Amino acid sequence: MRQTWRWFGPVDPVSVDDMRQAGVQGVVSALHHIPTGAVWTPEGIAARQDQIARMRDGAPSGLAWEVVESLPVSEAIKTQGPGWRDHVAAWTQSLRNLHAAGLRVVCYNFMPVLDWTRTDLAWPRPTGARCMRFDLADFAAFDIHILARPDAARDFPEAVRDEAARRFAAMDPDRAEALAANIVCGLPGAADRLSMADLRDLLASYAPVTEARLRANFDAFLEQVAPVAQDLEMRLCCHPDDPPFPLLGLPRIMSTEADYAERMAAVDLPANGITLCSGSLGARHDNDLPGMMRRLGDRVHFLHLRNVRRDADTVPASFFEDEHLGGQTDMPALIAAILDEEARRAAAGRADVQIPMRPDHGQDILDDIGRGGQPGYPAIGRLKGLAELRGVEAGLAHARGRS
Ligand code: DNO
Ligand code: MN
Repeated sequence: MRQTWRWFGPVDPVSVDDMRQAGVQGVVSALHHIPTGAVWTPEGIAARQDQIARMRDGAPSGLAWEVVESLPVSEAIKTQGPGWRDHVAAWTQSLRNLHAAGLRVVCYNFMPVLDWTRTDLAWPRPTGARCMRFDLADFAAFDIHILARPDAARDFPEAVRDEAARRFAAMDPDRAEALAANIVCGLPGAADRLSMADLRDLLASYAPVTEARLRANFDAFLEQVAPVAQDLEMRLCCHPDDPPFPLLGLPRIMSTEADYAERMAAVDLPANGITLCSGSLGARHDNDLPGMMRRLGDRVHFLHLRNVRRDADTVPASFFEDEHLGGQTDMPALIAAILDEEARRAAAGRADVQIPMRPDHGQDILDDIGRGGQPGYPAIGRLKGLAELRGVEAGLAHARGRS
């Protein structure tokens, strides 16, 4: 695996110098300031490359921008709303500009409206660490009572609805506000701007978009962009739904192995690939991560390794972000499957033998606590995760005589 690290640009409290000390090999980044639907210009891309190439004192960092995460797909593309073709053209132009700058791997997602969704961003663990959590009853309290979405009640089992009603009745206004802010936080850049009215409008724009329609719209997008990426020898990789079940009445279509197998077959090109995020997919008890890696590994162009612990084996379920080796995904088994895939690629003489991997999210521990920054992206918690993952890889490689 190629050890990479997500960097949010100069606003990120974890610096390029910090990444060097973490011993990472490559950087994952995006031009977060460019509005969705607009072209990433060669100048904008070059500026981010320069920022990554230099340390605080101007000395070369030895690091390069290797993976794009994310090149956002607009709601217009997902709904085939007005202007969607222009947005696809802009997305394709961004691909060409990234290619010209030497970038080859591009992660994106196809989740309607919300990206990742959590109810708590700093949930206390018994150790004193903090982590992110998705609590189904809190989410139901938001959906049914705060957002007051008309059809919300029918999306939750009776016991969850009852618990949500109890919690909402006991909720003080500060917690209600924080809960809403945490939930919309997954909309990149929108955390402090999105009102409940905006959210209702966005949801309304999805009224005609059934699951089948969203799949068809996704295929239409892939049919346009995957051949371009293929010609450019680039690799697109779709991040799974996080969490991998429908929320707010919106369809979610990249949640299971079958979802991936279908979309990979629909546009059957190596460039049409997968970001295997073990934390997102692991929030469903019926997703077998090592098995998915073995069966879909050929198309896995990017890895997000993290772990979750679910409260129950139901879909949907509450869960929290556990330590990288601590949750319910068998991480050594997953890494063994990854190493097998890399060995297969090496035997086949493929150029992309080492799959870029980043420790996805970390708990806030030690000096991370209260430091701020992007939720889930603390320095020490991620470094601990990376160190553990490295250890597993080195141990397995040694046992196979490949250390
Ligand atoms: C969660 C994170 C996501 C991811 C985007 C990629 O698992 O990795 O926020 O960055 O969904 O498009
Ligand atoms: Mn992820």
